[in-house]
Amino acid sequence: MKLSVCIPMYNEREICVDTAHALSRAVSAFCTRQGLDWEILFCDDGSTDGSRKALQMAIQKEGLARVQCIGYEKNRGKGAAVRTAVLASTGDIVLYTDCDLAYGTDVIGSAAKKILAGDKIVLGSRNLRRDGYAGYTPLRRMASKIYIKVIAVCAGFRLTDSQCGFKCFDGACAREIFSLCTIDGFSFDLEMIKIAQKKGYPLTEMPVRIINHRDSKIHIVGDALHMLGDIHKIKKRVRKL
Ligand SMILES: Nc1nc2c(ncn2[C@@H]2O[C@H](COP(=O)(O)OP(=O)(O)OP(=O)(O)O)[C@@H](O)[C@H]2O)c(=O)[nH]1
Ligand SMILES: [Mg+2]
Repeated sequence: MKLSVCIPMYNEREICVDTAHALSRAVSAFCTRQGLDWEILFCDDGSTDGSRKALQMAIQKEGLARVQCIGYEKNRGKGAAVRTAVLASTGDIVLYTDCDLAYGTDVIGSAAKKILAGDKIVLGSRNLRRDGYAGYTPLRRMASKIYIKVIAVCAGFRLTDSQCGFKCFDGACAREIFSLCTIDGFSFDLEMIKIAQKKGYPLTEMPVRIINHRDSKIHIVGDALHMLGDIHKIKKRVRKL
């Protein structure tokens, strides 16, 4: 049995090498205890700050033997990066999380154990515990919660945090779903969830906590409008699958 950890990466030179080390330590410790093989796949989403070079250099020189960096030249969006990494993964358990490890590394073992116990898809949720939004200002926390509610109503599902950056899957199920996904931008999670539901895979939510949240690159109003447009397209397309 093997665990694949997928990391979408866009202009993360400052942190990507530290992340590779921290993840290798955490994943190796968990997998050794559980008797699992493992790999870590970074997908460079056309970074222009030398992230890819810095990471590849560290992989060669700093003993990060189970870390790989794949990717492409032109920036396409987080959805494209996650999809590329998931489709390149070979694990029986596949998960993705953000390059800043905003959800910490303990969630990796907790979610992987759920898949080992038979769950197919485990979705992190910041709305299942009181301190899920540590590190957010009250205003951003409120904006995030409203945003997530509106999306859930429009998309037609009862999930408490479709937008969470931490998600874990049965490997074959992840590759089946992502091979049907097309959205390159930030609405890719919605498309993934709609396809999973269409295919009849059960979704399990797991409480997570954002711990080292950095300044947001999200434009609340612009991105929300864009997302609503995407929901319409996703529903139309998934109905035909
Ligand atoms: N912003 C951004 N991130 C990308 C892109 N492609 C891949 N990523 C990665 O996606 C992950 C999430 O990016 P963040 O910028 O933290 O976005 P977020 O967590 O959804 O939102 P905030 O942290 O609230 O700003 C990180 O690992 C990024 O490196 C892209 O085109 N834009
Ligand atoms: Mg983030």
